[in-house]
Amino acid sequence: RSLDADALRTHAAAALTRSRARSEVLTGAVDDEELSKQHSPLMSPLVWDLAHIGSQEELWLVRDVGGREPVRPEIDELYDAFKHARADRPGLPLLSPAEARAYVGQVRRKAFDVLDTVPLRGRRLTEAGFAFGMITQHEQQHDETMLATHQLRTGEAVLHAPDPPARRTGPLPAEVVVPGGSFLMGTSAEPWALDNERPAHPVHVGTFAIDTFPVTNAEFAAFADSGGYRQERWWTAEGWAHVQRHGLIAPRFWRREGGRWWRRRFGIDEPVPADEPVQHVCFHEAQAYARWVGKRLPTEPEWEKAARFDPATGHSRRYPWGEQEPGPEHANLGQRHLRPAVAGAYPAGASALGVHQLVGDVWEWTSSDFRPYPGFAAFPYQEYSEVFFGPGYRMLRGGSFGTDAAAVRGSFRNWDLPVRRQIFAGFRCARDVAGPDGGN
Ligand code: AVJ
Ligand code: FE
Repeated sequence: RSLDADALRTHAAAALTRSRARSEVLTGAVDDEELSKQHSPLMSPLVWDLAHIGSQEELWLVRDVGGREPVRPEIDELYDAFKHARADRPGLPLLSPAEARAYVGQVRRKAFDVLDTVPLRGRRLTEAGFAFGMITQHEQQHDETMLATHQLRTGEAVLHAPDPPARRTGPLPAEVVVPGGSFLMGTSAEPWALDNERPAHPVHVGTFAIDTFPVTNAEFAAFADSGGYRQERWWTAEGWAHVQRHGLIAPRFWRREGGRWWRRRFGIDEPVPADEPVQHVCFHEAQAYARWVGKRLPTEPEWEKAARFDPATGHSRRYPWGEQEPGPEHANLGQRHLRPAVAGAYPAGASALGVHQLVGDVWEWTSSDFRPYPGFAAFPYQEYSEVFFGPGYRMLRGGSFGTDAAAVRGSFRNWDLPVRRQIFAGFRCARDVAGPDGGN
């Protein structure tokens, strides 16, 4: 057994332990009744997420990688996300909270046993510990979903965390111009990158300008206050129909009272903070705001080039700030805080081109739909990405304060329906500027 393999095992074990600690916080903060009920038809009961986390871990780590006997084969169907819509999950004969906790614990003990013994090379699923990385990312993704469920629940605050840094870098230009030319999008090198991030491939992007920071609450409030939600000209036909039908007047969780905007955030009412990135807006609201300021949303390749391209070397970085794993100085990730940080709070996390807060704080809507990269191959299962390809979904990039560092990187791709607002999503704007197209 090589030292490398030992380091990999330690790294995978630490990542799995961290994701489980977070799942325990999210499911330990409320009583059994709140765990089992549905807080919104958009979401599963928390206890479904918990057992589903165990079920995926059983399928991939215990049965497939480990070749072990099934732990609870009779519940596979209950926790198959494609068999039951979220709205229907509370009516299923789910494991009770106590049973779900016992189940995920039992599966985890077996998964650790597999991690101790299985070769981490020779088979693509286990090469460099991929399956373990995939499962810990899966748990973290559901943890972020559970955090969104917490934001939707009513009642007293049960989650607590310190506020993010309020210090900020001095005034900066509002936009950064990204010179036209080709850059390497996606990755073939990142060991735990998921199928839709692969392979690395050159993409030509024309010269454009992108906002230095995500759009703030104050900026977005100006759009709402000036009547933006009532003026058809800012909206696409689809967006306008949606706004009319649902009577949208502001981001989700905002409320107008005493001449100002308030919001409810994880059980606490507070005035909407002016300098924080706006969140809980859908793609249509982002698109309308961008048009109102005379801009547009960035495309997904534009977003990734702004985040990863280093003009000094011509290479694409793993993260905006370079190759290092995210630290607390780089980005607001991992539910360390329960809110996005003010614009300018992470100067050490800026990209080579000088764009700030691309990773962390809020997911950012782009104008692109979900397409495979040239050379895409579904791995290890079609239901992770491939079944979602097409015009129905919009891409989100960069992760939020509720995304763990293990589950985001410069190449990471997320997607959702253009009407969704319960996710921790905001946006920044871009626009065309004249410039050389950079050749190649
Ligand atoms: C990539 C976040 C869109 O939560 O629907 C979780 C991740 N896939 N279980 C989702 C996922 C299967 C997925 N997103
Ligand atoms: Fe899942």
